[in-house]
Amino acid sequence: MKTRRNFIKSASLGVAGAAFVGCTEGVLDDIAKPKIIGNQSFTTNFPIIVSTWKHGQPANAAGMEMLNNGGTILDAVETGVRDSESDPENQSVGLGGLPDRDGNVTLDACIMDHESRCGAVAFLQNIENPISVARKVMEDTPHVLLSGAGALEFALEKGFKKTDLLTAKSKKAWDEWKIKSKYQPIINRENHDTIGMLGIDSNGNLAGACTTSGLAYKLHGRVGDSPIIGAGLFVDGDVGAACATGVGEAVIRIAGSAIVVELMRGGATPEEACKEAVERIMKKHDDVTNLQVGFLALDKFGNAGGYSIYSGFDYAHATTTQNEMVRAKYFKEW
Ligand code: SD4
Repeated sequence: MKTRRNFIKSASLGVAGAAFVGCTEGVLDDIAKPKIIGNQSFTTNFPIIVSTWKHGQPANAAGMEMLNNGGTILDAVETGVRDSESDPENQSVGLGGLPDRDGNVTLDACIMDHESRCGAVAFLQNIENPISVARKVMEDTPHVLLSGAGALEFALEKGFKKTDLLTAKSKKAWDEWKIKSKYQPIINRENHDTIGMLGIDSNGNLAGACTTSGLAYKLHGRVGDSPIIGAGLFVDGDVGAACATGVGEAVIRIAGSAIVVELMRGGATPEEACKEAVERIMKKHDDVTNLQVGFLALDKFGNAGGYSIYSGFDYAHATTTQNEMVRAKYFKEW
């Protein structure tokens, strides 16, 4: 296994001159004052939890509380994203998620720890907390990914309860969509609200979780990047972790989160790695109209950063003393 010292050494052979770039405006200036070692920085201000979008703030708080109560970082990211899954007002994750074009709420989720243990569920219906089913897949089966009816059967066997996930609010939105749509799945700004969460504990152990109801009004059976290890989420205990939000098809095409982690292994800061991954996606699409993708990354040293194609992507960054929103940099104004 690579030690931190080895990592610093190989990182310093990679990108010349990259110091603490971390995340963008403000927040990290106020918290961890990093030590610069070679061309990487190391903050002792662990634990850190970061997560995508505004719902990340209460989710981070739930994760931090779990850590305070003695939970592991894996417990923390699971608990954190469950907060968003169980919020009926959140229309892109778990309960209250917008349905597919036929009115079914279908969920994707995955979880991964610093030892590369991972579990996932895809196209799961009627279970409020798919992230916890994903964890059971990881811990109680020899598999990584269960899908559809099999995933549901497994969840019920494990004691999860069936729930009707289509809330009145989401049904109304779907009814309205049916009137004005041409039965086409839509991609727009509002649909990009998946929660991806990355955390590092005071021992320097990493974990990540990602959960979503996917693109609104998608084709029945469609699975995005969020339950795919290496696409929606990737964790390497020696390097760092990354997660994605936005149009999953574009993320899958470049193995997005795995690429971000590999770029960090080569010495890129989290923000630089996310930027490079976003750039790759842009190069592979002639037309990026409405193609929003954002990456969020956290390295082994506690540096966080994000980048997106369009403006508007933000993430919540929490330590034991603060929990604030950070606006990621981007290539294009929405
Ligand atoms: C998907 N990546 O299913 C998810 C959607 C998403 O923010 O992230 N929305 O493609």
